Amino acid sequence: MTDYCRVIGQNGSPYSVKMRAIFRYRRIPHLWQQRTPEQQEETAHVRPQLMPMVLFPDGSDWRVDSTPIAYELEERYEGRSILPDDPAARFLSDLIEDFGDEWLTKAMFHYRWFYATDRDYAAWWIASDRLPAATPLVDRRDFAREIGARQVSRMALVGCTEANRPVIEESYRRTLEALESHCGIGAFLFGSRPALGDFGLFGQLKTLSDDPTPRDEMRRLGPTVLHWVRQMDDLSGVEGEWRSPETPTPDAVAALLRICGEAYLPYLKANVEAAEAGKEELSLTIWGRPYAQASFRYQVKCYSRLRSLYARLEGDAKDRADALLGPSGCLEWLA
Ligand SMILES: N[C@@H](CCC(=O)N[C@@H](CS)C(=O)NCC(=O)O)C(=O)O
Repeated sequence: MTDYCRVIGQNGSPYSVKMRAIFRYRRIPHLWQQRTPEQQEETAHVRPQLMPMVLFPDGSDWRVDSTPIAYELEERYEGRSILPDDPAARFLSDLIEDFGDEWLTKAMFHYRWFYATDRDYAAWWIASDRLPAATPLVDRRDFAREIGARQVSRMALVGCTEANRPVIEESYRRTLEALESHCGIGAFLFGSRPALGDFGLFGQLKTLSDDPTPRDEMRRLGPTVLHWVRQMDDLSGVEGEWRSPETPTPDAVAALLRICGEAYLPYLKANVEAAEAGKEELSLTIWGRPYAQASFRYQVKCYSRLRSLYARLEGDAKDRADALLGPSGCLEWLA
């Protein structure tokens, strides 16, 4: 038994920094540990082998998957919740988190492994964070080459192809434009305190703000977003409030929902249809451009989770959520 959690991850892993930022904001005692070979050996039995991994003080086994872990933290630790009180805002936050985790991540993975400069930068970053500095340089270089080759071989599987590049890069630009005029000190998506949706975006944007090509794009199109991303990394000193349901929702939320309604949710629907029809590939048109990739089982679950969260909304909260989900084109995919 300890009186702190352990979080194993890497600085270059979007879901790891998302998790760490949640622990920091929520002031939950924890150790942050880089995933070195030593940590890898200790957690070799954990399935799936994904970062981040979290160990609770009670000695139960390691957890993986940042969304269920964030929810478990809500059950285990009181105060500084990242789930908005208002059910409408809570649902929108869940949707935006899922968009970050499952769609914006395509931009993260694409920029990182498509462009040679980014590929070299990221592979060496991962090698430097994974292997002790005493590891001979030649071995670190080999490791970087192997990790780069492995990630490049996974690109098509997650939709990061040359053909999908215009849609993926457009999603990134639209996300920056959506956030640029809103975010900053005291300005999160659902009030002056951060919600799970902010953290979902943050994880991917943190990596995008570090890798060379998307970092330049962020400096150009979203300089304020870049500063906000740095703020998000450690919000332990923030004391804020949720926006009251009567206060108008910022344009940033509506703009993000439009990306969900026009790109992410139609993609999720096409993914389910492909899976149900036993088809290996899904294809659809997004912003007048073709998008195709292998169907993905995990994201079938994401879609059904979002739909069941939406189905739980009722009364006034449902009306308020619908007033935003309708015009943004989300409603037809959720109802
Ligand atoms: N849905 C998971 C995704 C986690 C994930 O994909 N983590 C990546 C790193 S960012 C990973 O561990 N990939 C396997 C690897 O790099 O070996 C979450 O939210 O935590």
